[in-house]
Amino acid sequence: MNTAPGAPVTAYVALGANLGDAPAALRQALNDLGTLPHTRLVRASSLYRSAPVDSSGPDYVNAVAELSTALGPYDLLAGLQGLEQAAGRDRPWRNAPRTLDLDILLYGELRQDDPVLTVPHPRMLERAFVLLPLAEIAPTVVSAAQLLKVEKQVISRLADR
Ligand code: PH2
Ligand code: MG
Ligand code: MG
Repeated sequence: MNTAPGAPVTAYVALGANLGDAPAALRQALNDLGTLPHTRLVRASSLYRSAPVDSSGPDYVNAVAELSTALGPYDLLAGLQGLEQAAGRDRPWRNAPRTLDLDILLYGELRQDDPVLTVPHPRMLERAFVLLPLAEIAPTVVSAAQLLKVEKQVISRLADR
C-alpha cells in the first residue's frame, strides 16, 4: 500500500460537501490538498451549487482540483481520506450528506477497478457537478458530447472559489 513516490502524475480530484459551511470546507480542502506530501495544487475550479443527486439533505457545493503528485494512487487516496476525517466526515450510510467528500476522478492514464479504488471514477461522466468544474480547469479532458449528456442537470456557479 505505501509505495515510494515516483514521477509526478496529473490527478483530478472532485470535492463535494453539503453539511456545515460547505464553501468554507471546500476552500480549506483546496488549501490542504497542496499540503499533502509530494503534492502540488496546480489549479482549482470555481465552486458550484447543485441539488443532491442520489443523496439527501441541503444543496451540495462542488469543485474540482488538478494536482501534480508523486504519491501513488493508494497513497493519494489515503491522504484524501485523512482530509475527509479532519473535516469531520461521518459515513452513516451510502451517499449520506457529508461535511467533505474527496474523490479521485483521474490519476494520469491509470485505469483500474479493485475493491479499494476505481479510476477513472465510475460515475464521473453522469454528473454535471463533476464535468462542469472539470471542464472549467481542463477543457481538453471533457468533450462537448460528454457535456451535452449532462446539460439538463441544474447546477449554478456559486463563487470563484
Ligand atoms: N455526491 C454524491 C452523491 N450525490 N450530489 C451532488 N449534487 N453533489 C455531490 O457531490 C454528490 C451528490 C456521492 O459522492
Ligand atoms: Mg463522491
Ligand atoms: Mg467519496
